[in-house]
Amino acid sequence: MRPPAVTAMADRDQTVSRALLEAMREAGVRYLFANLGSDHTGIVEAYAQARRDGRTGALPELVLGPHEFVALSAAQGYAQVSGEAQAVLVHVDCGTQNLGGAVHNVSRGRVPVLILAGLSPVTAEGELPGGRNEFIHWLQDTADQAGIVRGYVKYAHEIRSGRNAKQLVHRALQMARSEPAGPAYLVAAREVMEETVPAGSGGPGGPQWWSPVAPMALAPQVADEIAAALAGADAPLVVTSYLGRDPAAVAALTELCELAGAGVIESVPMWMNFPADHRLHLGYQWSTTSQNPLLADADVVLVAGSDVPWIPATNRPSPGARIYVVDVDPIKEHMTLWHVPAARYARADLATALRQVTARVREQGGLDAAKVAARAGRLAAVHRAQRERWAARERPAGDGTVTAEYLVACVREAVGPDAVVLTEAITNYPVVCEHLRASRPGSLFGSGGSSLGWAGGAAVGAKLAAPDRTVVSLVGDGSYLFGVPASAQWMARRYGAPSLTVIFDNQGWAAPVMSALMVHPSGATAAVGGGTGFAPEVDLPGVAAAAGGAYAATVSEAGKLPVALSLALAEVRRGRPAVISVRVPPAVPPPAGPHHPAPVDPGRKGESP
Ligand SMILES: Cc1ncc(C[n+]2csc(CCOP(=O)(O)OP(=O)(O)O)c2C)c(N)n1
Ligand SMILES: [Mg+2]
Repeated sequence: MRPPAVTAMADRDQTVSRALLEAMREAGVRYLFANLGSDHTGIVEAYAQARRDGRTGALPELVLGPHEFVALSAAQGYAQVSGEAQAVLVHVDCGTQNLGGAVHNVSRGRVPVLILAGLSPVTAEGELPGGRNEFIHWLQDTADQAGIVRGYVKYAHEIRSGRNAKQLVHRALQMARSEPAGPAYLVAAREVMEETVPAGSGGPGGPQWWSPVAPMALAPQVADEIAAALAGADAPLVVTSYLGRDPAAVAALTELCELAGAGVIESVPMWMNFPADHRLHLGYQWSTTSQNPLLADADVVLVAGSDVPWIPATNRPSPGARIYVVDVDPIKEHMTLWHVPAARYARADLATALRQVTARVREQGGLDAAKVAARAGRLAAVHRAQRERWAARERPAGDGTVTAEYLVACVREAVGPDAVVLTEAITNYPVVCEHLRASRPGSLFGSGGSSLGWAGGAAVGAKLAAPDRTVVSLVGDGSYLFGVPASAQWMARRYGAPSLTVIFDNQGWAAPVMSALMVHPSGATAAVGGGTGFAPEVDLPGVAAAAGGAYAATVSEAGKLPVALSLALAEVRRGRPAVISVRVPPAVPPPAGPHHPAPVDPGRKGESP
């Protein structure tokens, strides 16, 4: 038995590793998505002590991520669905490098995440506990580890003393959560992580002292100006991409548009921003190659939360349109080239700003009710015609194979309106939006960026954040492979986070070929193809079956699709991940010729019933 004095010391003192973990938990971090290494001796020990002492509730739950890209994507998915920042732990420079494009997604998507990485020990002669004792400690000594991610994070700092380690966790999370939200990156040498400090070191640690910056309102004269412009417009239009990051902003936008008779276009939507079934929803823009007449006709355009409201080389508002940009990030401070010819750029929280503008439209009394009703009627007719056109495409191909439109329609019917849908369907992004008809806030998510593979990990995070909802990922075959499916599916099984993954198997990467054809419409690519096909064929669902015990099926006949989806969903509801690969036509039809192998016999993939 230990003497009482030592026990009292042990209660008062703690390692910095334990303090860091407790600070995360105090700050509301429920999960630490972690890939461990020799820099985490203190962390491994702190978790073991907590398990031994029955104190695990004081620390974030440890979720092992066999690949760092997947771990960070899981933290991202959790935060996107719940609105709550989570944390990721990675191994020195190597683990930081492996975060890879997930840092880009978290940054461009403005998603709050705390990333903590060890640093190689800073002593080598036995001076301090935690000093160098393994060969890798020399190999992992880099001059500027934070430089790996500096271009993407909002805050990068080294914990130099254990005495204020907790304070720095709270500060990093406050930075990550304050709008525009994003990743924060902390590093600490192993000696610091092993340091023993008095409990309570680091000042006031409670989250009450570290709330994110409060939402910002529009200056009153700017709210007045936008309200007057919308009320006096003949054809007001709202363009948005990520307003739905805040579900409250969706309701605020709906109210304003109904009041002013304004239509809404979603451009590159990575969130559900405006109900797809609303009569003022006027469709979607992606890398649109021709002029959208609705955008050309608008005389007042409110860009409310968008990085790419249109592609100016091919599609833009008329030169006479009065444009307003309202955003938490109105001039895109992380982009080197960005311009929208706006009359006013305003930094504001979108829900707050839209409510202000709505109130001012009412108070100014400048609306002509008959005019508003007439234009809302015209827009509703546009909406209806658009939806009828889309609905007509929701059928199998003439030869009984599956079209992307039919696939999305079948998924929509199978999963219902309450599912959480993640989209990484790439050349089928527009098809997913047009046919999913997402009409509830928080029902559709994209990566927010462009680094492929996000959905694999994000689905795990999304399910942990919303255990009672069905999570469905709609992904390209290339994107599925980018998502390190063995890691992601293993995590889904281990942590009880099953979801349905539907792969748009168009047999390779269509997007780079489409890009080449956009620049070289009659070049060699058009004649002989882009060479981005995936032959020899990969058993995509088989990867998930092997790594995560997933239910796996491959479908190429439209008639078998509804049953296949319902079988897969039944498995997911029973707690087992499911992956269905569905053959869809290549987005770019391959030119006939000797450069293209004959199509693979679908019979080889083992059709599901
Ligand atoms: C990490 C990363 N590497 C490469 C790319 C470039 N890229 C964009 S789309 C694409 C192909 C995606 O293939 P798939 O998911 O099958 O979608 P498809 O183009 O076939 O619709 C690639 C390689 C990227 N965006 N991100
Ligand atoms: Mg593909």
